[in-house]
Amino acid sequence: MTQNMKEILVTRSSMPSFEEYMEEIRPIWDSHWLTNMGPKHAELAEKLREYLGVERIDLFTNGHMAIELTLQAMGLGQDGRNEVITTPFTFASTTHAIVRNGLEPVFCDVDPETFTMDPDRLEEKITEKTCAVLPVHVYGNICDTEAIERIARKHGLKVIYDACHTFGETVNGKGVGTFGDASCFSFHATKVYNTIEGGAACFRDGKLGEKLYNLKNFGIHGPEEVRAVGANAKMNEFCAAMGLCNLRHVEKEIEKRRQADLRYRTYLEGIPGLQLNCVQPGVRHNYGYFPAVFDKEIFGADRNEVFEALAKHNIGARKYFWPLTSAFAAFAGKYDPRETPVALKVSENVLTLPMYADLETEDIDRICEIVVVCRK
Ligand code: T4K
Repeated sequence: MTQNMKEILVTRSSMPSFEEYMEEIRPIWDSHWLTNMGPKHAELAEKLREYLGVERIDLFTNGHMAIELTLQAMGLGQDGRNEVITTPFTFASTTHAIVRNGLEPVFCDVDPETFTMDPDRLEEKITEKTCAVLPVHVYGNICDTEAIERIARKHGLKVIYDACHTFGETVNGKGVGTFGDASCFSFHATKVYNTIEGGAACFRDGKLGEKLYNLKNFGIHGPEEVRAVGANAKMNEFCAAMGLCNLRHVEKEIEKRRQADLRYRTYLEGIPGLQLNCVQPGVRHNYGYFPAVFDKEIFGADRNEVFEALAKHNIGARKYFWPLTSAFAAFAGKYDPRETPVALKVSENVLTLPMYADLETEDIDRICEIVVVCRK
C-alpha cells in the first residue's frame, strides 16, 4: 500500500501509553476487585465531577444506559403522560432510550445552523401527553438551552440533554453538564474522551441520584432488597482506570483537535455550497466531529459523490446522521421524516470528515484536496 493510500478512518481512539495504563490497573490485580463500584469507579466519578463542574454525577457502562436509566429514574410515563419530544438527527441511542422505556418519541425539527432542537418548533409539539424534552447537543453544538428550558418550565416538563458529544465543553464558563434536569455523556472509544465504553449522567437532584445508582445495579437496594426493575449498567474498574489515564491528557487532545479543525477550515471555509460546523459565541468546543454539509446545486457535487471519492482513497468519512432515527426500519414507517424537513435535508447532505487528535496535517490537506476536486 502506498503512503497516500494509507487508511484513514472517521476517528481513532485516544489512548494513554501502555505503561501508564498498566500502572493504573496494577491495584486492580492486587485487590481482585474488578467491578461493582470499586475504588477506580469512585475516584473517576469524583475527578469527572470536578472536571465537568457539575454538582452530582454517576457513571455507567455507556452513554446509552445513562440516558435510558435517567428516563426510567425520573418515572416518566407513570402519570399517563408518555410523549418525549426529541430530534431525529442523532445516533440511534437517543430515540431508542425513549422507546425502550415504553415512551413515545415525538420528533421536533432542528435549527439549520446548529442542527440542534429548534425551540421555535418545540411548543407546537407539546400535548397533554408530553412529559419531557430530550434535546441533543449534536456534534458538540449546544442547544438553545435558555429557550428550551423556558418552554419546558412553562409546561412542567423534564429536560434531559443528550450531551454525548460535548465532553469538556463550557458555555460562558459553565459546564454543559449543568443544564436541564440531567445531562448524559458518552465515553465511548470514538469520543473525545473515552473510558473504552462508558458514560455518565449529571444532575442536581440527590433523590434522582439514589434511584439511578440502584437502577444501574438491577434495582438492588442493599443485600436483601430489590426496589426496582433495573439493568446492569455499572462501569467496571478497567474502564474507570482507562478514564483516569485519559483524563490526564484530555486537554492536550482537545487542543490537537482544535488545530485539526483550524487546518480543515483554512482549506474549506468560504467554499460556496459547503457549510461547515457553526462557531457558537461563548462556547468552548471540543472539536469531536468535523461535519460538512454539501449543497449539490452550488458546490457541484453531492455528499455521496464526495463520500465515494474519499473512499477510493481509503478515507472513511461517515454519514453521521443518516438516516434520521425517525426513518429507521426498526420503526416500520411509524414516523414520517418529512415532518422534520430541516433535519431531513441536513441528514441527506452531511458528511463527517475524519477527526481525531493525532490526525496528521498532511492527511487533512489530502482530504481537503479530494473534497475540493469533487467540485465540477
Ligand atoms: N447519543 C449520541 C448523540 C451518540 O452519538 C451516541 C453514540 C450515544 C448517544 C450513545 O453513547 P454510547 O452508548 O455509544 O456510549 C459510533 C459509536 O459506537 C457511538 O458511541 C457513537 N455515538 C456513534 C456516533 O459512533 P459506529 O457504529 O459508527 O462506530 P464504528 O464502530 O463504526 O466506529 C467508527 C470509527 O471509530 C471506526 O471507523 C474507527 C474508530 N474506532 C472505533 C472503535 C470501535 C476506533 O478508533 N476505536 C474503536 O474501538 O458508532
